[in-house]
Amino acid sequence: MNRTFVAIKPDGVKRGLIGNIIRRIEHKGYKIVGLKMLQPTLEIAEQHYAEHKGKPFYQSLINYITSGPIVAMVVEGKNVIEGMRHMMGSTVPNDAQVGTIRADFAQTKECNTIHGSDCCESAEREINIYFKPEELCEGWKTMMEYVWESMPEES
Ligand code: D4T
Repeated sequence: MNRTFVAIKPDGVKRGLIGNIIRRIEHKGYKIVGLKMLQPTLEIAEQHYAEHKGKPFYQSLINYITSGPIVAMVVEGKNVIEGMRHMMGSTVPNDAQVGTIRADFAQTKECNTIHGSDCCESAEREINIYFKPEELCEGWKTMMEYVWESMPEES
């Protein structure tokens, strides 16, 4: 199983989309092993978006992500990094496939409702920004994992 970092961004929290987004993640069969609501500090926001420092949208991105609470999650599942990115849709909501979270809920790339790590290295880095190891509840099995166990390995 892989894991990824997912965050419901301030616009998603303010618009009451927490339950809808978590429902989609759970219905996909992914396992949420870390979950918290927090108000990102400037320090956390700068760490999270360090790769974008210096870009024209950086300051508005920092202002936005610190503008209200977010819901931070660690999500586990088979190829979950790619799977979550697929469920989220493209960065620009009007380019996102209909049915994805960004296509369904967002209008602008600045306030695009959800974040998900883009690779394994980003996932580990971002998980460590938002969670201490002891805050993750690992080692329990979802119904979906029992189903996976009973199926032959994919090639
Ligand atoms: P995140 O990182 O939030 O999941 O988004 P993406 O992985 O889909 O997109 P990204 O890293 O390229 O951008 C990070 C964040 O910055 C906002 N953004 C991006 C923006 O406000 N203006 C821009 O021109 C771009 C490219 C949106 C997401």
